[in-house]
Amino acid sequence: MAIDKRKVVYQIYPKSFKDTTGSGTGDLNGVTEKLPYLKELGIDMIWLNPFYPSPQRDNGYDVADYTAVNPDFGTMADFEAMVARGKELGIDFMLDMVLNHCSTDHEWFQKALAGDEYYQDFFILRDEPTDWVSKFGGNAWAPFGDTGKYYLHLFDVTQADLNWRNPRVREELFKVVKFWQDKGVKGFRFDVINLIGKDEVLEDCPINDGKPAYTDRPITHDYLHELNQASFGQDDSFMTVGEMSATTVENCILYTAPEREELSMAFNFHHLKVDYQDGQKWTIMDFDFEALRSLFHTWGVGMSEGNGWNALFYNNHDQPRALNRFVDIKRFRNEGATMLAASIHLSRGTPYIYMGEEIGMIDPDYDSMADYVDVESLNAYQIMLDEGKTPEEAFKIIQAKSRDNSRIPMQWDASDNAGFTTGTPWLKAGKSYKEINVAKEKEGVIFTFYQDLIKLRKELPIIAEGDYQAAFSTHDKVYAFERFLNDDKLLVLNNFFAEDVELDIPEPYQGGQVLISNYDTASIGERLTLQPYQTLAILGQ
Ligand code: TEU
Repeated sequence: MAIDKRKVVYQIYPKSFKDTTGSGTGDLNGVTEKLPYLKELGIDMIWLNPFYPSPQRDNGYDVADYTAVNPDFGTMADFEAMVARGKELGIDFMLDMVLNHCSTDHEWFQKALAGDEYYQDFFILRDEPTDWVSKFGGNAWAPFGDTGKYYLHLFDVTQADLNWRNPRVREELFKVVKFWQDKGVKGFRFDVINLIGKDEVLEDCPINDGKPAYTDRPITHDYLHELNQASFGQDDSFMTVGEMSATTVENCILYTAPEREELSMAFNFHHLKVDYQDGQKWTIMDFDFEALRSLFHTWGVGMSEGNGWNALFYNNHDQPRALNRFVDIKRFRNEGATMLAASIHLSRGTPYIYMGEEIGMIDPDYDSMADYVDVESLNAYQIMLDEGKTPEEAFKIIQAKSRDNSRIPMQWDASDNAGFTTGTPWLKAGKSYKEINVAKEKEGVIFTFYQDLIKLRKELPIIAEGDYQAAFSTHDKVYAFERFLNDDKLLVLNNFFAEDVELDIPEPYQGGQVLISNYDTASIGERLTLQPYQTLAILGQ
């Protein structure tokens, strides 16, 4: 099961991408409408966040029906038309499969609650809760109706964890995967898939909110192999990615090494916690460059040596914009955006672009708590107040960390609501849309740089296939790596700071060819100066 490593994925949060009806919510026809734009960018596949029927407590990650389209997003016919139009343009679809939990509105949970024992065994019910903490705050167990039992919810109280130990649950979920496969999709993104394997006996775990008790349990690999064999594993052109919460290199090698027949690649989040104080999300801290550099090297080298495959990304629908976190955007938005792009698009793994990243979108900079809607943010705000923070302190943290930062409407043009909708958007547009939008940026520096990077990956096997090695591995400002394929070598230098950095160039790259840079760089001598946020890729000889 070897995937095509030249491919690049673009992530669309459909709720915020393009509204064609004026309802204020984006829809599938909006995705279809914008396919030519994505074709121009050059991407191969679109990962679509959930668009299934759902009470939207967690924006669709609380699925109430796995094999239908939420009417707010359109119809099954719209879905089919979107897939068909994509095929004409050479763009495939990757769907989000939320198989760790379902909404408490799902008929399985409703039947279970009504006393049906067959469906009670679909969930994780216990007489006594453990001390595990929900990822959205509070204890991870809630009373199961008036039965005296408790059900597990690692996320919101309306997201009940499914019991993968029950073979009938696996059978039902595999049917869901097959259903969408038969509709012509060519990829799946599996939500928090490394959490599906719970132990038979669940015990208190005071370490790290209980995470070690349910994360990366060995049985998860068995389930993934079984899923693979029951569905996409037969189709070589399929691309699958597992979203791995708090995982390890060792496990991600096992999840993704082709001979294991589990998944094609894995997302991990360690590099996006380098601005968490003491590992806690709801804090504010400048990013720790050395931690970032060393995590990239650990994962790059580890996965390269172990024959695993990384999904490479900085942005998604759960993260504040990387530009706000890692770049001085007031002075160097273009330089920073292009440097960040090159630092993953030239690396080993499959790059993911989150909508708006290709035009350098930034956080919305809302003024009031009333603008935020995400369940995680609202819970966190309350918890921070309960812990004694002032409303101002708590708001500042939400402003920097909320998942709504990335969920704001896509900025198409300078018209009202960023050209996303003619109605009232479900989430307010960001303040920057008059300056930063597709209409303005399409011929601009960032968009064209992404086009170039995507093209280079298709043209140069060393980018798609080459091994990864760390370079300048203790440098305090530059994240650098080398790629190797047969006799070819490529050095990629990324200055993560708003100041010049001097470097001695290793001999094989002196006089080498500049493959791409976000500054004009003539020839490569023994020594060179990287300018603020400069990225520079040099082919060696
Ligand atoms: O997120 C997984 C996850 O672990 C989240 O806790 C994530 O790290 C967090 O949102 C960052 O603060 C996935 C989905 O991507 C997310 O949107 C869902 O809410 C979650 O699973 C539950 O399905």
